[in-house]
Amino acid sequence: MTVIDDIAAELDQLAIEVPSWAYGNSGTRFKVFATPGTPRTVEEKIADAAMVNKLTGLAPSVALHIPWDKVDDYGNLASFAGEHGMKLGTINSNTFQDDDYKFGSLTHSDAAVRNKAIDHMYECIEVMNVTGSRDLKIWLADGSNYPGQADMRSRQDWLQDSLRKVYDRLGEDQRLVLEYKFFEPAFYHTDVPDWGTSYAHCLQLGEKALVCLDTGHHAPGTNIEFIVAQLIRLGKLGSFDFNSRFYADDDLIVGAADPFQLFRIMAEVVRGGGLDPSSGIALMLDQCHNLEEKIPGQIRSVLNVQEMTARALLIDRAALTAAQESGDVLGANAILMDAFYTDVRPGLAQWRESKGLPADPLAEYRASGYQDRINSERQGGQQAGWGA
Ligand code: LRH
Ligand code: MN
Ligand code: MN
Repeated sequence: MTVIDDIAAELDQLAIEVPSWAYGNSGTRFKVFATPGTPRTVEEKIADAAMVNKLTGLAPSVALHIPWDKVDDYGNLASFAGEHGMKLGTINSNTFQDDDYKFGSLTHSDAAVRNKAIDHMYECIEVMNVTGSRDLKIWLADGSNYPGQADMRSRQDWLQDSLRKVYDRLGEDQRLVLEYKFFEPAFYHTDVPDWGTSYAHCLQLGEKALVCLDTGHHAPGTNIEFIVAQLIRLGKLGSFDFNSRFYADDDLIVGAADPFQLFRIMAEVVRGGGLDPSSGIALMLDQCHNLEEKIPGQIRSVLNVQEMTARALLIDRAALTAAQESGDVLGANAILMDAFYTDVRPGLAQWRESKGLPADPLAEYRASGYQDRINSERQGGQQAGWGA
């Protein structure tokens, strides 16, 4: 018996989507360090993602970013993924790397630029039609740097107008997830800075529009788990972009900077029924590995999510409710902390073994020889996308 036995059924539901760009080289505006074995093609990114899934049993789908992952035939790509036991997941749009978008994309004052951005979203929906992906992710770099530079109010109207056109193109089972971010690259105002703005637009659009919460996109000190609780309560949490941050949009390994925050977030996901696939909440990573090797970095990431999910599942809900309702402040806090401090790692190792997975996925990866093979096979790997 381990602490995991009682929560194994819920744990089995956990599925995390990994981002194709996590396998490419990335860095900061100061330097992108190349890592040996970096994929040269989308297929190689998918093969690496498949390795993460094979060793952890946790990551059965991979998100694409268009145009970083542009190919001629997405049907072929989906088959390739299928042969590797993977599905193609969320399609991430990109309206932030074209000169035309200097002053905005879906929010631009010029209808011609807005239409170009809308056409890009249509192109992404075409990709989804072929890959069978459910979600179109929209994150906008739109905003301004100086007070007076742009008419913030009109831009909200243009944004809703543009989003409506995109929304109307979605198929029956497709969804749009609108990601917010409080700053960067715009520094004075951002057109979708917070969950409230995303929520307002999604509400106006309809039920196929939902909020995407990137855990790195908030001001320091923000109570992110409150936002999670609220959006689940409103039925409007579509997806997560998991990562962790110390200062800005650091895109570090999820749970690395603040595992307690990840625990608190997962506690609200569990509380809201968000682990159940029927909740429609996609748990995705949006990370980059600037210094560390990418595949072990991704393995570490999905294991971190699993560990904090297991701890969240261990919260004694009945006791917690009783403590909360009787005004037992310290008792309630202690119940939460007991779950957080429970070491679930030995139990999870046994859980993995019971499923024919390696008890220690990172050690198994080292022993597999995969990294040595790709280091010698792949020369001149791709940059993840930034500055490309
Ligand atoms: C923006 C963002 C968004 C992009 C990704 C690469 O900061 O979080 O999700 O698509 O990074
Ligand atoms: Mn993101
Ligand atoms: Mn980000």
